[in-house]
Amino acid sequence: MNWTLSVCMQATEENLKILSELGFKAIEIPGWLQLNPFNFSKTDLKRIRELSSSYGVSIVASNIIYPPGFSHTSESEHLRRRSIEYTYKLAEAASEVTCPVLVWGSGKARSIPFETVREKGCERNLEVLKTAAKAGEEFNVRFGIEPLPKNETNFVNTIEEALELVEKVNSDFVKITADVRHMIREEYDLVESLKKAGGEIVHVHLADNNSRVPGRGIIDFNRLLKCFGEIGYRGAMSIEARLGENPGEELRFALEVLKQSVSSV
Ligand code: LER
Ligand code: MN
Repeated sequence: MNWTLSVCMQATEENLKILSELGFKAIEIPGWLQLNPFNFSKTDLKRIRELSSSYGVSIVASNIIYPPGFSHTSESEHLRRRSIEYTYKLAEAASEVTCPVLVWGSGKARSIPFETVREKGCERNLEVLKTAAKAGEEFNVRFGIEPLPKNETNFVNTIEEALELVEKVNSDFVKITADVRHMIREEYDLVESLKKAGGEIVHVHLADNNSRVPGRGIIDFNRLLKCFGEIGYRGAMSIEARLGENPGEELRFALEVLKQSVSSV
């Protein structure tokens, strides 16, 4: 496989054991729970890094990076400052666990409040992303803007909007995360949009249309992986799905589906 396959879950002893038994070599951890620079010291972060590596699993990305209650666009200057400070420190925390990508999802945090003029809201998000670019460069961590569906955010729903923003930020450290589950809802043509995003994609989330693991819904993963091959994507792909009562079984199933898709390419 051309891609490092990983799974979005907390780096706990139990989860890492499941991953290593199935042969996964990578994990994507929830940033607000396991990297939060306002809560964790360097020693705490070292513990997470060492725990993961003791199972032969590396941290390839972090998602859900902002804690609940964060707002980059709020009318409160205090809240906006908090987002900026957190973003900067989060890049440092990511580098402590050698996590190369931070997924800039967190739809609520970036949503523009009803009472805020849209242009102002966009400017405020841009300010956070400029900080991300600066911190990303300093700590060698890339942020991937993740287009999210309209029920999760009113700021950046499509690849086209993410590309515009990437151009505005103009940094090698702020690029795109492509989440195929969201893209099938928001894009006219998933494959065409992936081709447009091309080399700007630094990270990928995989799930089926019903939020379950690949193969449990209707997405054509043969076609999808062929497309990632054609655009020359070489980064990590994380299964970000509901794993239900038996995560081991679901992941084993997904692994088979994805292996078959790769061999059909
Ligand atoms: C939420 O739907 C999602 O896809 C996460 O990656 C957000 O960070
Ligand atoms: Mn996602």
